[in-house]
Amino acid sequence: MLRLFVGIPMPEAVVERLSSLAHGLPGARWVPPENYHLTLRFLGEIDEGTAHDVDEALDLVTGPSFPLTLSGLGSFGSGHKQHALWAGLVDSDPLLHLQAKVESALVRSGQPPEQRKYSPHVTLAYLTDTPPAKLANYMGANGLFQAGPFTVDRYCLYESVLGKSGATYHILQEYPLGGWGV
Ligand code: 2AM
Repeated sequence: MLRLFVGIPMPEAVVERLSSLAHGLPGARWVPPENYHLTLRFLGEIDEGTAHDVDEALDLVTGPSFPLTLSGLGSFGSGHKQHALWAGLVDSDPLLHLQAKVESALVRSGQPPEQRKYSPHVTLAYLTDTPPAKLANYMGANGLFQAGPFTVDRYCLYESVLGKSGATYHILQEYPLGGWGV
């Protein structure tokens, strides 16, 4: 079985900017810079035959390249239990358009439809028992973060290999953008 997701890698200059945020927050397990990405669709554990179908479906998704800008920070969780820190994005219709095309291609290939609303973000850290006041301080110091714009000219099929010290991601396939598809 393969644990797969579809995502957009960050260019080196953006990786550098994001990694400059990775300090000063108690309880944060920082994502290694080589793992930064924007998820389009999490697939979970699938067998090799299904992965082949997924790859064929994604091969048919075409579209233009587009600019993307990271902006602001946020966290997932409620109240005192915040569990992830992330960088947000300037609203992007081309990104939502690409995500919708990926989603419908995957459903056509036999994947169950995603039930959750798409919430684009780049995860920076997973949080455990981070004191709310420390998170508030961190947001105060870093919350106006901006990076880009950069050009999204491909998206990728990733394998996530879970290990004792966290996940390692491998790009299995790249799908170029920038053709004339819509
Ligand atoms: P996250 O960054 O918010 O943790 C690989 O795990 C990628 O798929 C991560 O970006 C992760 O989001 C995303 N993802 C979405 N749904 C997931 C799920 N149910 N389990 C694990 N990762 C998920």
